Amino acid sequence: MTEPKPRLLSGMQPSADSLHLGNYIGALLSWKALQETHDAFFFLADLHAITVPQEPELLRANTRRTTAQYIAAGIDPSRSTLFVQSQVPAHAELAWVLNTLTGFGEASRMTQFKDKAAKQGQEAASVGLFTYPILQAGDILLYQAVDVPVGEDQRQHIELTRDLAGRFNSRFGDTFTVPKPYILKDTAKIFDLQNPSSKMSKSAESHAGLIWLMDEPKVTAKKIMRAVTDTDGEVRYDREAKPGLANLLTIFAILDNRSIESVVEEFAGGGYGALKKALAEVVVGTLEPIRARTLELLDDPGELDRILGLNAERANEVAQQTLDTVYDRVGFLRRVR
Ligand code: ATP
Ligand code: LTN
Repeated sequence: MTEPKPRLLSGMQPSADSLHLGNYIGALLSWKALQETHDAFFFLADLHAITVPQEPELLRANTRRTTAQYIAAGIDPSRSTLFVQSQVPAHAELAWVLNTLTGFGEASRMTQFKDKAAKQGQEAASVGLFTYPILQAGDILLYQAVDVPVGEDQRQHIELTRDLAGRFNSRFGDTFTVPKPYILKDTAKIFDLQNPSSKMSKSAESHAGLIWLMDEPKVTAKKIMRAVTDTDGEVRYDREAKPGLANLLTIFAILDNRSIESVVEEFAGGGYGALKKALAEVVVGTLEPIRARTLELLDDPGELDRILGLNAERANEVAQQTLDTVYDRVGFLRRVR
């Protein structure tokens, strides 16, 4: 008998019509590799997305568009379970139970909430935004996931998940697998091309330094040619002194599957222009097939919805089993059928 593969889960909010290069390099590329070694669950976190106001028709369209981009980037819905969070009711149901086990003070310490609430003004922030990390804990625990690949910014939410799992287990008996932090390397962090001290992020004030997966190739190339660097003109990797160039070298090395040193060696002495031109080709060469495949998939929304439906069924089987145990353990009276 072969060992079962370890369970893995991760997700993103479908809150824009395109993913960006940071999402691709920081999340999708590693997800794609991890689906080989894991029993992987990937989902579109639409319940999380509505913690800030969303236009209903746009949310629905962005959920399909983000799904198509996952698939186009290599997430295979016949190997991994790729589903929409709201299509599996157990997410909302488990979140309620976990809400009752989370201290108000404990939730108040979540830094992502504090940052997001500060942006909107404390009074305008919803209670849903406040309990966001508890819903996220439920996502993970429902599937008994061991590995949860996320960026450093999500570490605190994974720690909360571990605490809640431990608390539930000691109070009601062993129910949840306690997930391990699986923090993706900072080397996979991509910075804004116009403002290389900030990470590439869809909530940036200007989108001039963001590469969208769905941008036209010409637009992508132009954004790279205009990337902010420095004035000394020397091609070498120095994160501190030359953050703009270091970011370009990182993107080059990852997408062209080679070391940063080999890129530096090739372009040393050549100035930034040649490097940017070659990088534009590498980025367009990577993203153009993904964009084309995404558009093709979006041509048949019925088929996308069907794939999501089948995958939600499989997700539901696993999730419902965990939820049944939870309901039983906390003392809910079961409906007789
Ligand atoms: P927001 O601005 O709303 O926070 P975002 O554009 O920063 O959004 P998220 O939705 O927070 O993106 O992240 C989705 C996934 O992409 C996460 O796994 C995150 O770690 C990864 N990710 C986001 N931005 C980057 C980046 N610049 N470099 C590497 N990974 C990133
Ligand atoms: N908060 C995460 C998205 C997310 C998630 C999850 C990631 C929601 N639920 C469960 C991993 C596991 C984000 O903003 N990147």
